Amino acid sequence: MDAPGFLGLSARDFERAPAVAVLPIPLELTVTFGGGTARGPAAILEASQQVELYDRELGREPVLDYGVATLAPLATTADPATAVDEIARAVAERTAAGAFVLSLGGEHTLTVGAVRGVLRARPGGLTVVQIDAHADLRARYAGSAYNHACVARRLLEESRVDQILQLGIRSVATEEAELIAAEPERLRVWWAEEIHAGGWVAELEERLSGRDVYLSIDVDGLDPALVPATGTPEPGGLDWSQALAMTRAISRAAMVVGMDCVELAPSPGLHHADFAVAKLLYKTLSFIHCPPGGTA
Ligand SMILES: [Mn+2]
Repeated sequence: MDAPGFLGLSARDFERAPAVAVLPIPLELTVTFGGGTARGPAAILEASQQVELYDRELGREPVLDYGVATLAPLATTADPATAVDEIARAVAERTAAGAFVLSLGGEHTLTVGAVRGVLRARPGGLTVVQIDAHADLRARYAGSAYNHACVARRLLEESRVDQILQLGIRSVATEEAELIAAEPERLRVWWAEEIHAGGWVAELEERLSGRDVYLSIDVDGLDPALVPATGTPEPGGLDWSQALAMTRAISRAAMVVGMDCVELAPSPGLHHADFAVAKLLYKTLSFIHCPPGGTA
């Protein structure tokens, strides 16, 4: 592959097979406002070349413990339902082979396929944790059930998704607010202002304790001051330390079995956004695969 791998590394850099498979999915079919998310995966990979491998918090180069290899970008067809199936198949195949798949988007719709792929490859229930500005709980949007505004609604329809925990949400439609009120068991939303007020970690960890988790990071969950390069930016988002506290808590409390990062729409002059996303992903992979005090 000509494009650089995540962190500039490839399977050849590790003695044993890397635990993490980075899968670029340049999906852009149902974008509603600003476009450009198809270029997200390449921008994250490019920016990751500049991320220091040494992690001060962990006191070493954690990626050397678990290993990461970047796959060729996944080509998908133009029909969203078919594209979701193709993504499910690709993620299921890698997950069943023992890899931890980090899908890089691309639009949020890919999460429906990636979660279905993890469900296919693993037994039992799954908690989905979604860091996002938006609840994505609409039944349909712009004529499609596979619009990026409907991702969590499709996942709620999966019987083996035990619960969906949403963090940093600050924009919902009426039908979404009503659904959130009606489904307190399977749907827990921490609004952005609850995150800013603090004290959310204990309940989050309680909800996650002992669970298998799929983590979806929509970069618009972060504040636009940190990541302005996204299609539907919303003020009032997470700052850097809140985002790290979040993925640290999730990794500590639960067993994260799959992950994605979506909706980066790289823009000239905003390369700090690409870098912040790449660094957040490296930190999060290390939290998941190198728990503090433990070994990979
Ligand atoms: Mn969003």
